[in-house]
Amino acid sequence: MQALLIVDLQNDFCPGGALAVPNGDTIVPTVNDLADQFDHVLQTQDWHPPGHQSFASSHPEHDPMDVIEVDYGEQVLWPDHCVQGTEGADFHPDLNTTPTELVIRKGFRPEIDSYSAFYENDGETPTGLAGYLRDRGIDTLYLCGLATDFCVKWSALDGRSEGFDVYVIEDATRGIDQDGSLAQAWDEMNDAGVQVISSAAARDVVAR
Ligand code: VGL
Ligand code: ZN
Repeated sequence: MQALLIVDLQNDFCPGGALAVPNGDTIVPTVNDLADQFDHVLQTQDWHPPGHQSFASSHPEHDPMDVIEVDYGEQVLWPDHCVQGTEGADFHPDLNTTPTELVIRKGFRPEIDSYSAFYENDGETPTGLAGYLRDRGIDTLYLCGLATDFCVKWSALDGRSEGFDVYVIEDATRGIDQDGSLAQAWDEMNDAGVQVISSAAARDVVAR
């Protein structure tokens, strides 16, 4: 059984938001169309408390996009974004969330960032998604949303290591592309056995 996972399609990742992904909002119609096709639709929501460790503002000696060492390895320092309860953390207003059966919030622990829908960035704190999918008999994930080179990539890689079949719907995702991170993300996903598919092809595969 297959599910659509819509990653972080939130105001702060869209143009005008705090951590805008170029053209991030342009995928919304495609994602809405896909959500109508799938029997199971899941979403993630980046959901940080104020003063989160991943915010450059929490490290006065650093600027946004600096990379620092933390307990679990490298951490990119982001502008404040997706703060719990703010408009920036809301889903894009045109996103149809009606078909969504589960929203996984992530990044709410003050000291740990969380890109992946499965594990926080320490690599060991689970979100519960793998268990949910297994309990519901879902073995195949179609990923879309933002950003290709961070949360979509980490979700895809962890999905593979958890034993799921993973497709990334190429025209329903957009990247930040920080220092070549987008091309590198596609390489890493390819090496891990993540498959790339168009929204048109995904639609055909799941057509009821
Ligand atoms: C994301 C950076 C920080 C993402 C979330 O959704 O890709 N990127 N927090
Ligand atoms: Zn974040």
